[in-house]
Amino acid sequence: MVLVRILMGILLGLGLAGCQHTSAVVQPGQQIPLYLNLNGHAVAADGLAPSIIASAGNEGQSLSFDAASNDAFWKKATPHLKPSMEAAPEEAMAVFQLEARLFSFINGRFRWEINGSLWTKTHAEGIRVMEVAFPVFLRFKHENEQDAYGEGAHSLGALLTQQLKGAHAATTAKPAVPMKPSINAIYMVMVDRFYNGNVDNDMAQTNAADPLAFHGGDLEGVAAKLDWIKDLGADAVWLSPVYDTQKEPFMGHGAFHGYWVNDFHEVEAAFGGRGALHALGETAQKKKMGLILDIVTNHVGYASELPQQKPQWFHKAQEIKNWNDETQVQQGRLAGLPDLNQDAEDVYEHLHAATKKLIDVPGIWGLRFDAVRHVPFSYWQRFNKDMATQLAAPGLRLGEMLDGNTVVTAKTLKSGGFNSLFDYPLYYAMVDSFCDGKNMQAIASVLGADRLYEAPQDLVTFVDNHDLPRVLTRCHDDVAATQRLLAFQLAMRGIPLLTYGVEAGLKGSSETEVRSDMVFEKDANTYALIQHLLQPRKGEALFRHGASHVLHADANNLKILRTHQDRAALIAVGDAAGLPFSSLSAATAQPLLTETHAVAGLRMTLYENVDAALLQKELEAFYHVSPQWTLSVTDVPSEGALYLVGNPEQLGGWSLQGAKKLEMEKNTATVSVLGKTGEMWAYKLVLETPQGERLWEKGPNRFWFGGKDPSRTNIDFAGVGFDPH
Ligand SMILES: [Ca+2]
Ligand SMILES: [Ca+2]
Repeated sequence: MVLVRILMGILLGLGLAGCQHTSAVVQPGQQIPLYLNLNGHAVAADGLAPSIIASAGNEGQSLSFDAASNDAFWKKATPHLKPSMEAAPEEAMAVFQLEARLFSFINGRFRWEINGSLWTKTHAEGIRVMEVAFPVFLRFKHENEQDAYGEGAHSLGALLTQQLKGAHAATTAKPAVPMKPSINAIYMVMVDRFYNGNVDNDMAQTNAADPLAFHGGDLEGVAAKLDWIKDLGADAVWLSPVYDTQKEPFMGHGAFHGYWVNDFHEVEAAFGGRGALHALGETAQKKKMGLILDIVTNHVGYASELPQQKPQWFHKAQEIKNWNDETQVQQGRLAGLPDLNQDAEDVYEHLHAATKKLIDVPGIWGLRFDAVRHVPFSYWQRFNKDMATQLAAPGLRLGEMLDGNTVVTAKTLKSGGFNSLFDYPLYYAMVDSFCDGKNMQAIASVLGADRLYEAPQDLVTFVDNHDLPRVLTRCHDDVAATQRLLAFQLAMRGIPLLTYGVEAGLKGSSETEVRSDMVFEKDANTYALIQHLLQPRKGEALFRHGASHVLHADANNLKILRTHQDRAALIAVGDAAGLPFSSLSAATAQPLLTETHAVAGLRMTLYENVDAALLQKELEAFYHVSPQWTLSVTDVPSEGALYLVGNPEQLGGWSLQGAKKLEMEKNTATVSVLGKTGEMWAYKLVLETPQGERLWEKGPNRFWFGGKDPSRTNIDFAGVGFDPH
């Protein structure tokens, strides 16, 4: 994969640069002799064939683009490399020289730099026709140059093509790669519950007095209230599904939410039909806003005629009983809804054609995919690939994966081909900490896992949605805790999502409450705070894109530094004292939460005109420390053994093979490990019985956070319970 992309880039290079010793442009199917040099070593022809087939030949066709990454990573560099032309085989037409070097360890990731040059063999010494340079981030210390090339392959392909396009612009007048307009914040609207903009389209079943019935809200209503959303600071509007929907209630529940689809190819008449969707998109576009459509692919509604018309399109009826069984989860009926068989080609075509029709209106900024877990990855890969080319910018492809495990979300994102997911891991950590007073370190451990994502800035953060308790209720009606949570969300990386009504202080946790009617009244505690914090995110890359460095984390206090180029922001929960960077003392500091926007127990400071090079140096020095961590367990029984296992590689990556055995002295078992400043580790104890059985510690994970100094944790064995795993 790596090499295919590199080689394709070279093919393009030869074709476009005209390669002076051969006047012909590369043709499809033509073989190009090439010499590849990685870190000074010539790469064997095996697998890196010096002669390769130009499968496409035409510019750009075989390369996948990632406008976000090549924009973010581009910088001019002067590679010091110079290949020896004599070493290249006679038949080689060009030499491509790449060098990957470990640059630093920062923010829990290993930063490598890749430099590269493409040389043609026109003259004895060669002519350098192109240079590239960019960083890549690796997760583990043991990863090497080859891993760095692998990680960087996508960016490299995009960079090469971008450069070549620039060089060739005069003869190929192609439009530039569309850049992503930046989404500032998403506002979720349940169409039927938002605003009734036209009573004439209300259906016979509409009854605003019945909390389970349709209430008459429609797309004209959303259009009428776009300014309310815009004034709050959000620019993308996520609409609940707008398909032709079931009209009659099922077991007393109306299908006002839109997820019980009748016909994927029609827009619900009670929502205003296709004309109203088109008009809403146009109005949004004029206001520099966009729509995100909710796409259902897993099932149809109970009343849909499709299961009768096309029985072969559906899985055999079965309930999901075992949620650990992937086949059941994907093929079983979710809440008894007829489950589509996405492996059938007809089903793919039906859903794809319906979605294409739906996105063929102005102002569509993206799609939100429902019930990701219940549909096979193979479907998502294909669907996302198609949507990536068919959606207009910014083309958000946002998946709903209900899982609090960062490893699972990162894998889903990559394997399913999405470019965004709801950040459930951060949601769970934030509400546990801010609403329930649980350990703040859980938040740090989620942010530390950002290295697992290619683009953590594209994750969608949230504190509630139409399936979850409203945030004020989740925080036990504690206004101060809710404010801290909201403000914290709005200072984190990613795209913030706000659920309609949060700014009106709506409450509740039942279905009818979390999907209740919108109230267009500004809540004194939340409206102004949200508006105030969405403001600096506009046109400011720091909050969405900036890196998150955990400076301190304990049970009740959390200090996070966000950095991007010459700007930084400190977000401090609890104790905010002690900022170890002189680059920030010298910068212009501006508190973000003061006077009417003050939030108890939370401080935010924005730093402008930061000496970025100095800050970078200081961060590297800060995170380079490896303090010793000692864990002791007291009153351990004399038989059996104890192990320490956890998420970092030092603790086996949750595998017992790499676990650390504790040393016994008297009745105390102890182990010491070299940690990392700024790293948050999750861990557990494992007990080995005298019979050789290994039992895992019960209950939630324990956490350790690496400070600057050595630290010690003491656990009393009597308080630890063990379970067979
Ligand atoms: Ca209506
Ligand atoms: Ca399914």
